[in-house]
Amino acid sequence: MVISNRVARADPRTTEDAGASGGLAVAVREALSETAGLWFGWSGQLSETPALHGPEMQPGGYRIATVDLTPADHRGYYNGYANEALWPVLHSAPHLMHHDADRYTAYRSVNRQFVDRLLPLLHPDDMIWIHDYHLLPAAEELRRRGLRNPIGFFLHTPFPAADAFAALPEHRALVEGLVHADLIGFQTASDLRAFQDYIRWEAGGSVSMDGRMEAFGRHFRASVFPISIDPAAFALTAERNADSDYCLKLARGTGRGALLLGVDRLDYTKGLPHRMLAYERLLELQPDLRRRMAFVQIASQSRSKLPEYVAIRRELEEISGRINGRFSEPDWTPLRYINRGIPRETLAGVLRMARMAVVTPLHDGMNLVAKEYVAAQNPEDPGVLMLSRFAGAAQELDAALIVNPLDHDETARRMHQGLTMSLEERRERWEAMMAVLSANDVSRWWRSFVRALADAANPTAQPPTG
Ligand code: ADQ
Repeated sequence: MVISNRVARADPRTTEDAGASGGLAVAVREALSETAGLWFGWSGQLSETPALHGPEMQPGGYRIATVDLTPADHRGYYNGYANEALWPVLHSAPHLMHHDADRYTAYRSVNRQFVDRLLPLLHPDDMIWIHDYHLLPAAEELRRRGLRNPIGFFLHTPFPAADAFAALPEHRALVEGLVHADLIGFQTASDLRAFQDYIRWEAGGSVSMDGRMEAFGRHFRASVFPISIDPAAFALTAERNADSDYCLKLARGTGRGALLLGVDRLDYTKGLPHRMLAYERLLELQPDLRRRMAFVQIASQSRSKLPEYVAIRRELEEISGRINGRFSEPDWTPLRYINRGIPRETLAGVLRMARMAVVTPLHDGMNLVAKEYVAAQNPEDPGVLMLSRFAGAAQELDAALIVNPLDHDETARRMHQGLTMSLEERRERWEAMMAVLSANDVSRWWRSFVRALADAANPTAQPPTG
């Protein structure tokens, strides 16, 4: 059984609502369909008298049960503590943290409410898999209610350097809560190392070579499980949607030149202004490329009422307006910035037609768009993946063009390199990346987590501390 902030229905029509149809949703849906599991979390609805909906069967063969949030809890727990305190800190941007003790109180309270609603739905032999930073205290709350089932936790974001995490006033209480899980999963080896450092130096705990850890009087394990996609299924979807209306319009709009493509949630961690500035640099440095390419950035709205997100939207409008003002011709527009999500099937086709995907986050747990781009390519004539060294995916897809997104000159040079790369080199790089994806697909991700959780769970689970 899975618990996460948002629950996704089996067949979302659009990816407009990134909370319900982002990377986490796609991967978790795959795991639950295969195990006929139950998925519990927020319904996406606000209500003054939060109701429990379900459990209800989904076409994919799994059940969902959801609860509403009160507007006050949504403000304090979701917008407030999760997205304005935890999210920036986990992405190594503690200076963007807005902290306030009332929001932490709401965060703890929603974790308690979730667990209270979930408890009657649990069976003694259920494995419980908690997802992401919204629910760091959930394992502790479950144990406090006497639950002895195996509990696993997976963090979809990066884990920052130990002293950056310590910028959160409640960092100790959060980790003390988290280690009530039997197994804690991270996206990359560097996230795991950062967490181990925290356990050693901030929590005064111990870490052994085989992944066992001890802290706050609890014994637990932590390991690396890089999240992924189903590359074969995505490739098929991409092939089927390569001639969609959307693709045809996009091709017309780019003057049939080479398409450089960015696809992201509109988030300050995704490095969108930096990538536009690098593209501006490319336009300055390589005038000969000007009419032979176009950059399209598709950025779906996300957390759009929070001040940092309002600010980044304005900044992107300003930069894209300037670039188009400087370089547009009557019959050529260098950059198109589309501030909307698109359905997953359409997206697959668009990724296939792009000559280069520009995936350049400043920090990212994994970044599934990078993996989707690779899977979507035509093996005969694959495009080029440009990937930030700060995306978790760069630790696996090292045959991509790896860049430091803060270095605009280097990024511009690499864009040029990608656009002029020989077919032979494109194929070589793509084959290497595809081999990684085929070996580490989403099925391997969840199966290896579930297996490791079964191993880690102590049959006589420890009672809660404190
Ligand atoms: P996200 O930050 O949402 O996920 P990502 O991994 O790229 O980032 O997943 C986004 C998903 O939504 C992808 O499947 C993508 O195709 C889709 N998507 C994104 N922008 C879109 C758009 N404009 N239109 C349509 N679809 C769009 C979090 C973490 C990541 C981690 C995932 C999974 O921040 O680091 O990889 O969870 O663990």
